[in-house]
Amino acid sequence: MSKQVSLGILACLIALEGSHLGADCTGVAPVPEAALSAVTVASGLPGRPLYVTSPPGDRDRLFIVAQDGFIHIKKRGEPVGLSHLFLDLSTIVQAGPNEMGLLGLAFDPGYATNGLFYVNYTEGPLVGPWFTVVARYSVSAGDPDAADPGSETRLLRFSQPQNNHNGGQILFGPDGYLYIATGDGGGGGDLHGTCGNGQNQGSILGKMLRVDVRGTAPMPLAPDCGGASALYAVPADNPFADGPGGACDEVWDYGLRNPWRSSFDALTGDLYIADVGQNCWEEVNYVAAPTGGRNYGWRVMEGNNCFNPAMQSNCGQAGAPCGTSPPCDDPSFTDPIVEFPHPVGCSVTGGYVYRGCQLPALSGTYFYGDYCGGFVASLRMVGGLPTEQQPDRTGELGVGTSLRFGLTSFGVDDDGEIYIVDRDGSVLRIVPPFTNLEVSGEGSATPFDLAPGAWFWEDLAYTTMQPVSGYRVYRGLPGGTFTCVFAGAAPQWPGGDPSVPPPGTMHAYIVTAVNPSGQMTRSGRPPHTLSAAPCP
Ligand SMILES: [Ca+2]
Ligand SMILES: [Ca+2]
Repeated sequence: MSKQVSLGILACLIALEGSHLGADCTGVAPVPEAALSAVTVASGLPGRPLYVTSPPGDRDRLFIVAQDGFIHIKKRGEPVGLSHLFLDLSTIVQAGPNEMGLLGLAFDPGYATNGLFYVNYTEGPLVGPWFTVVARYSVSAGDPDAADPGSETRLLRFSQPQNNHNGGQILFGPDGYLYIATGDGGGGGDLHGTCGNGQNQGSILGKMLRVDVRGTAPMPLAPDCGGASALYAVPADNPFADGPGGACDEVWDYGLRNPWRSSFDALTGDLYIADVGQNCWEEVNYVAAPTGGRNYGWRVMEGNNCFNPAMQSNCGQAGAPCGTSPPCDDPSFTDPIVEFPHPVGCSVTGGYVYRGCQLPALSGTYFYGDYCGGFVASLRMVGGLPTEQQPDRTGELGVGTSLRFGLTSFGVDDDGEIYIVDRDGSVLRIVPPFTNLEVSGEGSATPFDLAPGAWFWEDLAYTTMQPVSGYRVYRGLPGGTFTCVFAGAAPQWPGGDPSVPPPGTMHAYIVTAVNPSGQMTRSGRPPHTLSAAPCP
């Protein structure tokens, strides 16, 4: 009796074990090595992209925010240069000044059923006065790839004294409340009011806000500093909630200058806030299991250093005592977990803790970078301290200097995979090197199916979002040399192998993929010997 054996038979069993807490990893093959690479998943996007995210549970679409007022959809499996316009807010967003525009997007945790999402943008005439708007929109009734542009409900609108430092991140916490990052109002040195906005609990600026936009707070309070037109509730356990007047009830954390990208660890709920510095120091802040009320130090501190608002380039010099602001190095401040000086960088870009499916060795690693320096760095928090610090991983990622003055943001998809957004119009995904992927062996996401009529195997281009130029089927015996017997562009062999092994013997098969750079996926663990002879 003839036998045909696939080396991919074990694939599905192993892949199922790879599923990871926090993400649905079905159909994703984990790669055990920690090595990194990057692949372009979207390019040529108009409008200066600065954020990417996915709705909860949506594994096939990335939503890319562009500063000029667009939200683009990138669908898995589509060509890199193809995208779809989900929402055009370019006529109501003021995106003229460098730091203004459409700055944030957050999908409602119940988006799959209610179709609601939230945006943060600036508006007003080019010369001012300017305002930040946080608004709710809904998807259109008939088309999941189009938002309803007429569905806007404004939840919060507040004045921006200068056109820079607008924060702009909005994100849902593990508690279901919306966190809104606001800048200090702009200019330089936070010269607002008596002692600056960052240290002023009575200002909505220079803060991380926490509000209830979903009606879930058990004891909701009315909006306080958001004003009479605000449409949200304030959770009663916000740290400074004292009713109308006094401290802004909306404030969760304070002492921030221009928090540019914050995130919660999807597994632990730990909070990371990257805060852009003035002229000397960039910083990333961290709080495990946050309970709010933190003072991150601005404008008394810049990173771990004293700051003097009267002499903003005199690094490390303390300013004059001001009002009730604590002095430099006061123990009440929450110091950053990492800082780096100018000109190594000039505008930190916060990122995410990796909790994805494909690179389990990276689980717990926090990625961040710098807009000007264009570097991607990482660290891992252990016991409240940063470990495994890697200040520049751009060489590993193979992105060269392309991200300098372009690294606007990181983002994660529903699988927890991490993306890098380049303001020039592209989105990259952090991936394992192509040569660490496997198509038909134990590291394959889809079992190799020797079905009658046609053989099928993993669609690597779809499951990994890496470009694939073709597949090869090798035939041989374990321990021996495998020879290529078929090559094709699609993940299938119509008809399968016409060759029947002699009685009492068998054929075994390995499938590999080749990318446009000529790299080939691995042939198993440990690798099998493949003949260099070309495919027929
Ligand atoms: Ca109050
Ligand atoms: Ca700080």
